[in-house]
Amino acid sequence: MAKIINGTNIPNMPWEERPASCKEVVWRYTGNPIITWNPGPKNIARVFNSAVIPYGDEFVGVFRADHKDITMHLHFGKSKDAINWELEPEDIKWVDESGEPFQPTYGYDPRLVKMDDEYFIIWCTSHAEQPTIGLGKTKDFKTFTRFENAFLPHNRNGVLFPRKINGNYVLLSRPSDTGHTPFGDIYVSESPDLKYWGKHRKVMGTTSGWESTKIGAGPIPIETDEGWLMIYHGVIYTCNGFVYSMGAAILDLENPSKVLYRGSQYLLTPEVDYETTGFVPNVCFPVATLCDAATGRLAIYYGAGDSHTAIAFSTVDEIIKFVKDTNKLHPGDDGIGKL
Ligand code: BMA
Repeated sequence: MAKIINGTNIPNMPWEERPASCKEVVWRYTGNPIITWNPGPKNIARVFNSAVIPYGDEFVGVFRADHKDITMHLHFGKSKDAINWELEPEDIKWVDESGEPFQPTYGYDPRLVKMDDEYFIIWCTSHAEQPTIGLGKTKDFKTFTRFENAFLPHNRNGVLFPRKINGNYVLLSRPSDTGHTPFGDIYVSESPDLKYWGKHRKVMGTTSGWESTKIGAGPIPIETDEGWLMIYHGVIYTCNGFVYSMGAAILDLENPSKVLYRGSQYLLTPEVDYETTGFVPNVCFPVATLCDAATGRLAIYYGAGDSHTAIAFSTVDEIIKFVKDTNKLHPGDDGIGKL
């Protein structure tokens, strides 16, 4: 079994064994979707692409909630079982580091990671009305402190590693454009203080098939003795629009711009109705995992069809084996020539 490093035991996380009829590496929760259209509070139309984390004996989350005027907001939510969620009716209210209100115009696709006794939130925010990477933190999910944006526009899919690497914070991102970006590779950047970012390196780019149009990092990478397990989304442009699938790669522990193994096949692709239909059909968009360090069990939280929140299960070992078995590295994945 791969050793999970710096992991947490979460014996009460959602879990179902793989159904006897399923031969896939990743299997869907039978109670999916766990959040569907118009879940309430009443201004919220759709909740998807959202991040969850253990908190005490229970769970909390930062949720992407698109309101009924079709604007994108971040709402705090809590749950006893990480399946049934209670969302706050109001958006998260941000303050700057001096305590003054610092509210973004919009927020979507949040990621959530704990470092020491603080929780960091990374999301797609507005910079002069253009999308880029927002960063903030909280200790108690009551006061939320927002930093200056990490990057210039246009950028999305910011994902912070769960620890400093060689003394610096490390952030994955996906430079993009103003709209429904028809391109996109994964990059990594470093910062000593979460304020000044540099040492930008390319991690990996698009290839063919399910990840031929664009790729973007998903949940917070999981540290294992085999490397960082990075689950990500890959997009193909078809005659009926974009199709978002889920895949995985393993990055070098000390130099995450270096890809050690890259699964050439998707792990999950839109197949069932809550993924193939919705506000945006054909989207499986992973943004968070709960991982039980003791067993390696994984619950992957993903947005489905930009309308639903769903869970898929697997184990760290099975995904690592799949990535190695289907491994195909591409020019540039090896960490050479990334500047
Ligand atoms: C991407 C992001 C995601 C969304 C996806 C499909 O560009 O905006 O939030 O799930 O498109 O619409």
